[in-house]
Amino acid sequence: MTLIEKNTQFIKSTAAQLGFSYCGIAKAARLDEDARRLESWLNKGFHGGMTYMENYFELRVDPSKLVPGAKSVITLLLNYFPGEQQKRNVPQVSKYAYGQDYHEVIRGKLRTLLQLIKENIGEVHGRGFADSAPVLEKTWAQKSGLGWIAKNGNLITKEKGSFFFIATLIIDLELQIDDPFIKDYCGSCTRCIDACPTDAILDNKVIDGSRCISYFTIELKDMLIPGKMKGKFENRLFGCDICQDVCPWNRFSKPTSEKAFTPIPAILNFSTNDWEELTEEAFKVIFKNSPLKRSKYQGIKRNLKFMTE
Ligand code: B12
Ligand code: SF4
Ligand code: SF4
Repeated sequence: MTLIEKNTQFIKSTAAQLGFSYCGIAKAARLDEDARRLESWLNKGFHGGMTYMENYFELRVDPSKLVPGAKSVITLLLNYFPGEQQKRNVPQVSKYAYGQDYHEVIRGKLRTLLQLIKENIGEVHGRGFADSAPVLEKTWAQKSGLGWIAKNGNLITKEKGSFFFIATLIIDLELQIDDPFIKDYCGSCTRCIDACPTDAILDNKVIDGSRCISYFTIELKDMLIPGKMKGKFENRLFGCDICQDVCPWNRFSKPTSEKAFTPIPAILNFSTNDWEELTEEAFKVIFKNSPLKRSKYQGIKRNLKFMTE
């Protein structure tokens, strides 16, 4: 076994021990094709008010701008599919937000992984990211063989579906590269497109972010949800899973074993009335470590009002 193979094996087995379901590796290089896709997406205004998507364009398409001398992009998937789900007739919270904030959970795991790489392999520089930095995470996952980018815009794994967070670790260490995932198993299916209540799923795997319920309920911050969307939210309070729930590949989802993603009891038990009567003080206590704090109390109240009135 060569040293590169040995190091690769060490990283993949350590990732599995840390609870990641998948680990794939791609060569760090500029993403020329994706740069064009991203540019066109931005030019069409599909990012709506998410102005952060306009920033750091070069960093987003070139890993060596984030980590000087970058050689490998390691992509890791962490399952968040919950063992138990909310009842259907109450305000719906996306499954990714049932438990503790994934940013903290994943950050901790990436820090440990990088530390163990340094201890066992030597002087290695790198940075870990999960939904918090200008990195085209789905593209790296596809490039490292983990799955395909589907019509609903998500990365799907053939074995376990799409209810995964994506994390990336960019390092200046040469590793064994995985083959990209070439096939696309969406075929002639259009279930997600047909089911999306706001017509946010366009052709060629392009998502109009500015029409997505996830955008309206999480990213809009202090702004009002446009009236033309009235009646289209299908009970979504925070985020939206519709295009994943209808996807046949998610029949293969298995509950996560990550303790931190165990649903907060309130999310499973709250009735519409409980959400309506929730006070700011109680919100701050109950959702202290939850992704819902991103929308703040006022955001959750706005969403609730928009859905129910
Ligand atoms: C901005 C953003 C959003 C926006 C815009 C959505 C979007 N599709 O861009 C909003 C707020 C609407 C959103 C919603 C959601 N998001 Co989001 N979001 C992001 C974020 C921060 C950036 C995505 C991005 O770069 N968009 C810009 C457009 C241009 O890029 P793109 O659609 O990703 O397409 C690029 C590539 O996929 C590639 N590409 C596209 N097609 C093809 C085809 C081939 C063959 C190839 C090679 C490449 C390729 O080219 C494009 C341009 O570079 C990422 C985290 C990250 N840093 O990557 C999370 C991320 C994509 N989101 C995630 C999740 C979970 C969601 C939600 C499910 C949350 C929810 N339940 O409410 C929804 C799903 C909506 C949907 N159907 O996509 C996960 C997806 C996990 C997965 N399994 O795929 C990510 C990766 C966060 C994470 N780290 O886990 N999101
Ligand atoms: S998350 Fe919901 S609103 Fe957004 S594209 Fe999917 S189905 Fe449409
Ligand atoms: S619902 Fe069908 S078209 Fe949409 S992502 Fe799943 S397999 Fe692909």
